[in-house]
Amino acid sequence: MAMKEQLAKIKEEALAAIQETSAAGNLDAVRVKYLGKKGELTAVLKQMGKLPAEERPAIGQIANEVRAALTDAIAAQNKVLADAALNAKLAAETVDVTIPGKKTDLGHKHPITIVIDEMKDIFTGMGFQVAEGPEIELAAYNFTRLNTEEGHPGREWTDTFYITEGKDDPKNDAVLLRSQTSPMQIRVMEAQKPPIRIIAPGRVYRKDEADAAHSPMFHQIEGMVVDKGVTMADLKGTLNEVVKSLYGEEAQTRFRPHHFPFTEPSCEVDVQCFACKGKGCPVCKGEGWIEVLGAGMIHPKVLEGCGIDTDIYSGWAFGMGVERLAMMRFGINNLKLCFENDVRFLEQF
Ligand code: 2NL
Repeated sequence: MAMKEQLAKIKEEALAAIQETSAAGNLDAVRVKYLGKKGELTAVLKQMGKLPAEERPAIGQIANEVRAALTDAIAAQNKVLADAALNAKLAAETVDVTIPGKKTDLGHKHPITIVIDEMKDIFTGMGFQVAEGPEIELAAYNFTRLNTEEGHPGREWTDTFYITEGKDDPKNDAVLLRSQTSPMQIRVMEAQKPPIRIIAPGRVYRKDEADAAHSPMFHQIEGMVVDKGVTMADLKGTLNEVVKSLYGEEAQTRFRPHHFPFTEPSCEVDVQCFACKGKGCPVCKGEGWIEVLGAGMIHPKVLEGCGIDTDIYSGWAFGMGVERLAMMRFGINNLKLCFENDVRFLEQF
């Protein structure tokens, strides 16, 4: 084949091959195939020496034109491929900043949690620490060490959720769901030396039929102080401050004698009805006062049982139901609402 035709054929083939490439790597392979040192165009040019001298300039010009045409075509195709790659990348990574954002609904604190958190704030502000512990307890911690011996109504299987009856000492080694958070306070007295100032909030369990005012699971906050020279006056002063923090500076309290096995003397604390200011109304059931907590000086037997010397130390303790407080505070008329977790209820807090 004459050289002129060879060049024309290379040009035609190469241009077609360039057009067909779809990736930068392929395009470079085509460039090497035609323009490389061992490429087809180079091979034809090497034959130039065999041509008669008068034909060389014309063929040389054609060869240069072919090289220029292929070089331009490669550059053009390179741009086409680079643009296509960029567009594909942009399409894949596209972010439409005009799309409206997704609204995330913020949750609400449960009313029980609100009350517990507020009590934690009040007490930690007075130097107390928060002690939390097991809901599954031994009868020894839940009852015996709180001076609540066998035969006490609270210990009966009809009132308490027993998990086991225990092997050797049926009621004392028994495992149960705690019926109060006091066992946590016993654990703290065992582990720490006075001065002790703690509150113990948490879930407790009793075999009560669920109704508007009862639930087999509810929450308690207990607390205590053990130190040298602690008296009933400290109990009254501290609990008065707590009631004022909860119900306002004007809140009036009343301390009534009572009985608990784990305190001596014991009392119940009432707050004057916030609705009628003591006159008597449906909120306080005509009493003028609303009971808010129970308290007392920790029984010496309870302190001694934890290895605390009652010649040196004394203490006071209190316990209160969280649900009652939350229901009064937020005007909740049915305890069941607290445990159904209906968002229409929870959204209100
Ligand atoms: C109430 C009354 C009370 C206590 C709980 C307590 C704890 C220890 C020692 C002595 Cl470790 N006492 N706790 C004391 C008095 C009353 O609870 O009405 N709770 C709902």
